[in-house]
Amino acid sequence: MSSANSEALARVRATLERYGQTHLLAHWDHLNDPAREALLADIAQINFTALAELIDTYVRGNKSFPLPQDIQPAPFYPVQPGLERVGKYADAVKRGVSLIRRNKVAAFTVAGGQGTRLGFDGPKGAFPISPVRNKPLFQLFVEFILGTNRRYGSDLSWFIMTSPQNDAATRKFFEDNGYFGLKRERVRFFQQGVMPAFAPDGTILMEDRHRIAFSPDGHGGSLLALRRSGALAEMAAAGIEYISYIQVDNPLVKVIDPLFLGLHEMTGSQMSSKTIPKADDLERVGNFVVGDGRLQVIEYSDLPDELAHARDPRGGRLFDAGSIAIHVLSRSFVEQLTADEAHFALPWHRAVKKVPHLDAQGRWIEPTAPNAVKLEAFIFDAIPYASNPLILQTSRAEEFSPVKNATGVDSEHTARRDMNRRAAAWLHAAGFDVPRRPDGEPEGLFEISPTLALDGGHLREVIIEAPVIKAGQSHYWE
Ligand code: UD2
Repeated sequence: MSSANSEALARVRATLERYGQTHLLAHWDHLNDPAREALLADIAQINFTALAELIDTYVRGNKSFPLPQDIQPAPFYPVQPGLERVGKYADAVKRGVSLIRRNKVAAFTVAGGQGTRLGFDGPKGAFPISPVRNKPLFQLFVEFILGTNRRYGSDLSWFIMTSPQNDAATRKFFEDNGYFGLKRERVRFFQQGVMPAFAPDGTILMEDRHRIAFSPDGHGGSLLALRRSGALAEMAAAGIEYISYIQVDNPLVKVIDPLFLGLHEMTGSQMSSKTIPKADDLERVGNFVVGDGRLQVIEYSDLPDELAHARDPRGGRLFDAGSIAIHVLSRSFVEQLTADEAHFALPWHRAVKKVPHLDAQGRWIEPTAPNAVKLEAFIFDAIPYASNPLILQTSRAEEFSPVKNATGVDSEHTARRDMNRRAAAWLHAAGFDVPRRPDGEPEGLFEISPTLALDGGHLREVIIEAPVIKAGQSHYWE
């Protein structure tokens, strides 16, 4: 090792001593040069001064998320406008379409998560999900963008946030598949930040003798990542004003929605969100509430049980507005929030998880129970900072069926079923008979590419001749 390097090592050692993390160098003497470099690079990513406070507060301190004192249900724009709002919705659609035509909006997908619950070996967006053609999630989103471009004459861009763990595999997936027909220069990948995993005593865990156990810092990390990657500046240069935020796991999502965009713009909202009525009191979605006078989301795990089960005077669920992680953010809002890059942070959420790791004695620990603290930031924690934030209700059958688990609720099975149901419902609404099984499910498989139709009304417009539908068979239209 050169003398410059040994000086650098001495500095690192001193820092680690100051912060009680010297175990990170426990295996130093047994590492070859590339491994040493990798370890120093990992350590250099950590701001130990800032981390010390987080460790005190959230890791050793076990600080839970602070709940507002006063929690009220949140108002929202209903899925079906009453008479008083019909005109406003029609106007919003026109404005939204105009924004799309002028390429004032870009799609943005957070795809940096680890997808551990699904047990799929690869980026989640590569997971095959459509009922007939088995198209992966990423392809469905591309086709939505292509369908939008075709319908409105736009040329939209798509920003995709990956993480160090899946960036290379995600890019390769797009390369291998020719970007599914989207112009390559319209797709912009960038990586999100990471956070180390901690033992309960605050020491940082290692995933190898020369690697820190980092994991993605939550989709809330997307705001800083947008700035640090240069994506925000590129959006500004391209005249993109609005960011249509979606998560990678929902094959029914409207990647770009004129009504939603138009309402966002016309009301001067800085951050807008979609909601659906919850399936049950404890559904694992965030809850929109007005907390101490500000619109915000309380995650399912943080909502007190008595509020989750509370009823309104008519017997309905009091807190029924579920967050499905679909937002529009104004670019200027993200710029404003992250302007002071060094000091901007959304609140951290603490989760105790199973993290396999190497201990200071070099033993590989495969935990059987949660053993580590992970910290993540959530995008919806930006809502309280936004002016005029709005919520638009949508329908679950039309727009939400995420793939999260290997089996049971929110699984591959339910997402395929819901895609099939939606396609059958669109055909039925367009005036075509869809055979049904005795239990009411469509008899056969139905898939409509978003390149053909973006919603049921659109399908009615574009279907020229009656489709041939045969009970029990697979049908695909594009
Ligand atoms: C999220 C919401 C929940 C509800 C639900 C709808 C949180 C904490 N909860 O639940 O309220 O809206 O979605 O489906 O958000 N991701 C990253 N980087 C990360 C972590 C996640 O890009 O560091 C992405 C991930 O790739 C996925 C999305 O964020 O696209 C959702 O992540 P999740 O599956 O951890 O969120 P979940 O299911 O707990």
